[in-house]
Amino acid sequence: MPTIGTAGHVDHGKSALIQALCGKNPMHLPEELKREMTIDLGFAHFSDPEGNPVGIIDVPGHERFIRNMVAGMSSLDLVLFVIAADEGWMDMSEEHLRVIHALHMDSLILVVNKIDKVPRDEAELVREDAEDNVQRILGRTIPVCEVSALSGEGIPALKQKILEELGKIPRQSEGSPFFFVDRIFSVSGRGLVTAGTLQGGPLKLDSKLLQYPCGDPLRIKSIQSHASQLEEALPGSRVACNIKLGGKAELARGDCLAARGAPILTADNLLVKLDASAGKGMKNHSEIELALGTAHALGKIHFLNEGQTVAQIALNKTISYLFGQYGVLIQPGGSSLMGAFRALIPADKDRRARRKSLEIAESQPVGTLQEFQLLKEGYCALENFRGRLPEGTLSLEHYYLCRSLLEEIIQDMNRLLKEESAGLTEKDLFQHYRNYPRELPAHAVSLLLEKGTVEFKDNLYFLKGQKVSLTPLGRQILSLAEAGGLKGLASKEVTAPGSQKEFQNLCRMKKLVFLGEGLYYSRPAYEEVSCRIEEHFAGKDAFPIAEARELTGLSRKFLLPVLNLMQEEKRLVREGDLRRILTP
Ligand SMILES: Nc1nc2c(ncn2[C@@H]2O[C@H](COP(=O)(O)OP(=O)(O)OP(=O)(O)O)[C@@H](O)[C@H]2O)c(=O)[nH]1
Ligand SMILES: [Mg+2]
Repeated sequence: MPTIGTAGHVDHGKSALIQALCGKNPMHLPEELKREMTIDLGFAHFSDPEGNPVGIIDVPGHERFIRNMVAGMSSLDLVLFVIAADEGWMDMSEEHLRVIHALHMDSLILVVNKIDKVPRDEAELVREDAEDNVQRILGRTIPVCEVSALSGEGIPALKQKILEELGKIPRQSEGSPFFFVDRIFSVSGRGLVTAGTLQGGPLKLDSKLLQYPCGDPLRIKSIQSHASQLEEALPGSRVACNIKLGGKAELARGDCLAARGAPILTADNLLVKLDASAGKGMKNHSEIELALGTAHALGKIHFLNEGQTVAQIALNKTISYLFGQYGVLIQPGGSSLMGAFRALIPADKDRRARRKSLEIAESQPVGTLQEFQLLKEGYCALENFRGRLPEGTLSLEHYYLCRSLLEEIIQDMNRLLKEESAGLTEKDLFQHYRNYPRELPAHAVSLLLEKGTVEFKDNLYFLKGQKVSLTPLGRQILSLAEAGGLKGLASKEVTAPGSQKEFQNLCRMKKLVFLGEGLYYSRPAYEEVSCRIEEHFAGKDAFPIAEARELTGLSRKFLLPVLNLMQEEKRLVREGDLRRILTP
């Protein structure tokens, strides 16, 4: 269900052409009919021989309405670029074709109109001149049709050509549906109706939509496409939805209505990649008018690199858009094109992230949002990934991982394990990478284990061959604990800075045993008392705590943690309030 559009200088017969193709005048505003001039977008359709509708969007040719023209150009399958045979190439022919080129609208037909008004050879001259100009601006030729919208001459052949060109465009119909609003009106008794060209996937009557940029939910009451009520509309077609807004935000042209999962971005400050040719001559920090999709906003452009190929555009309002979408910059208040760009991600607030994004925008071709994220974050979820994988990308179970990030993590792990000669538990090691999915450090450490540079012993990771050495403070703590015997050592008795960490290290190295509440035993003290209990109660009935107290002379404060540790070590089991020694 394609949608096509017109473009061209004022009065060259764009609306008349639509009337000739569709039998309907696309101008609908009273002001337009009075002045015989298109002001805003107009809509009509004709049917192909199978009865499938082809939607047409009419755009104004007058320079004052260039913003409406750009809005009309978004999401078209094909453009009819109209030149009147009596006037030939004019200012807005130039400007419109430059906009078409900037927006990368690839499918075009040059329509030489009003051939009834001039002799044959004059029309020929206009056609040749137009073809030269097309070649100059686009760098290629496009199909041409000569018509008279008034007499109808050439119209059937044009229709044929349109269908032929549309047949060449591959159509995909998957993903979540969305459309950028280009039209809003009220119908008495029915309420708000909004229209646009559907993209992404089929839109069903029960689809749940969100209104962007605000994100409020809304309800669809009915869907119309080319004057027919539908249960489901297909991407590429014009849709007019009778809706009920769910939030307080009003609906405006440029908003996007989209199902959850549609790749809509929102920003009032966005990173863009400028067309090399179009960015020239623009001053840094200058005011611009941005037209992106059906949205339009005022703002300032801030170049981020010397070549002026990457910039940040700060806008006076938040807009919704697609990653990689083509947009244009217009002279504020004027009608000439200042530049063209592709929208990237919303501008980063963080300086480091900003630098990274700039680096990617500068050095890489504009791919997909996921490609950009993969390059920027170093990883990306496998699910829903679209685009091309950069060289050296690894696929884990649920993520793609850039080799550079993997190497960074590996290097970092080596450093950490070198610093922690006493080894690190998995928890302690992985907590350094808590901003990443766990799969990433897990993969890095498994590579290190495989390579043999790291070993895993007693639930601890060590750098292979690393000598475990005690620090002077560690030695001091250990001798205090040893001297404490079965009275142990309370960590608060050691106040030297860094002592907490030393206690932990000594536990990891199995030189100390943590009893809880800041109390530690030296390993020999713990072994002595636990073995005594084991030997005494082995092969006997389960025993109460009182008997163990009698045997060891320890208070509950020491005895309970010792028994708990023995339980953890599977040397005894609990049976209610009693404990029984497990004999191997
Ligand atoms: N003789 C003749 N007149 C035409 C033809 N096509 C359009 N016209 C006339 O040219 C005038 C302008 O036509 P429109 O269709 O309004 O032109 P437009 O390009 O839509 O103009 P804007 O939307 O304002 O840019 C009208 O008076 C039409 O009747 C044609 O093929 N032959
Ligand atoms: Mg018109």
